[in-house]
Amino acid sequence: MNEKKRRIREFAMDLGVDDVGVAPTTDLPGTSRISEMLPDARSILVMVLKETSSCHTDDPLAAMNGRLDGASFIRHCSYRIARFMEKTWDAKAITLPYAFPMALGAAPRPAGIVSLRHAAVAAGLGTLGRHNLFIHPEMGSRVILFGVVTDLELPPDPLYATDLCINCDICVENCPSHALDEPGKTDVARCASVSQPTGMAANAKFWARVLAQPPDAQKKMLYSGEYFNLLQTLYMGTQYFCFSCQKSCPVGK
Ligand code: B12
Ligand code: SF4
Ligand code: SF4
Repeated sequence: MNEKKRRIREFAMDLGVDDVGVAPTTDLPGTSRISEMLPDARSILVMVLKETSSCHTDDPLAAMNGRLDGASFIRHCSYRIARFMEKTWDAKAITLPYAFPMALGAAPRPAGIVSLRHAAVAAGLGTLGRHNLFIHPEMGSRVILFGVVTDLELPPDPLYATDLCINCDICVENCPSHALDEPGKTDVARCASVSQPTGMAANAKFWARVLAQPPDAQKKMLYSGEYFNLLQTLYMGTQYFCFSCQKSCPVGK
C-alpha cells in the first residue's frame, strides 16, 4: 500500500474509525463542490464509523443521543486527521461536514458539499442499497460517514465489486412516510415530515400558526411542549426521529 495512505489509515484506525477508503475527486457522482472549495484537490478520504447500539433503540431520545455522540466524535476525528496530514506533509486538508452545514434553500434539494454516500462508494468501501443509503460489507448501513478532501495524491481504492443490497425491500416496507416508494429516489419532503418532526419545516409551520392566533392563544403556544421541543432542536441539533430504513436493513447484522 502507498506509504502516505498506509500512515493516514493507521492514524485514523488508531483514533477509533472503523474503515477508511480513498476516492478520486473527479467523476464523483452526486453533489460535489470540491473544485470551488479546493481547486488543487486530488483525493477524498472517506471514513466509516459504526453507530453504537444507542442509535437503534426504539426510544427516539436515546437514538438521537447516540447520533449526537457520533457527531461529536466525528468532529474530533476530522480535526485530528486533517491536522495529522497538515503537520506530516504540509498538505491542505479540508474537513467535510458530516451533515451540517449544508446548502439549503437555493439547491433543488438539501445537499452537502460532497455527497458522502456516493463518495464512500467511489472509495470502494461498499455499495448503495434500495434505501439510497451506503451499505458496508461488515457493518451494513448502520454507519456514519465523514470525509477529508486533500491536495495529497493518494491512489484511489478499487470499487467494491459485489452489490451488497439483497433487494428484500424490508427498508421500503418499514418506511412510515413512503419516502422510498420510487426506486433510486428519497422523497425529501415525505422523509423529513416523519423523521424531523421538530426540524426546520416544523418550526416554520409552528410560527405560521402562532401568527394566526390572538395574543392569549399565542402565549399558550409559547409555553407548550411543542415549542420547547422545537427550541431543544434549535439549541442541541436534536432533529432526527426516524432511522427505520437504516436500522431495518439486514445486511451486516
Ligand atoms: C441532505 C441529507 C438528507 C436529506 C436528503 C437525502 C438525500 N437523498 O439527499 C434527508 C433529510 C431526506 C435525509 C434523510 C436521511 N439521512 Co441524510 N443526509 C443528507 C446529507 C447532509 C446530504 C446528502 C446530499 O448531498 N444529497 C444530495 C444528492 C447527492 O442526493 P440525491 O438527491 O440522492 O441525488 C442523486 C439521485 O437522486 C439522482 N438525482 C438527483 N436529482 C435528480 C434529478 C433527475 C431528473 C434524475 C433522473 C436523477 C436525479 O442523482 C443524484 C446522484 O446520484 C448527507 C451527508 C452528506 N454530506 O452526504 C446525509 C446522509 C446521506 N444521511 C444519512 C442518514 C443516516 C439519513 C437518515 C437515515 C437519517 C435521518 N433520520 O435523517 C435518513 C435516510 C433517508 C434515505 N433513506 O435516503 C447518512 C447516510 C449513511 C449511510 N449509511 O448511507 C449521511 C451520509 C450522513 C452521514 N454523515 O453519515 N438526509
Ligand atoms: S428515515 Fe424514516 S421516513 Fe426517512 S426514508 Fe428512512 S424510514 Fe423513511
Ligand atoms: S433492506 Fe433489503 S432492499 Fe433495503 S437496502 Fe437493505 S438489503 Fe437492500
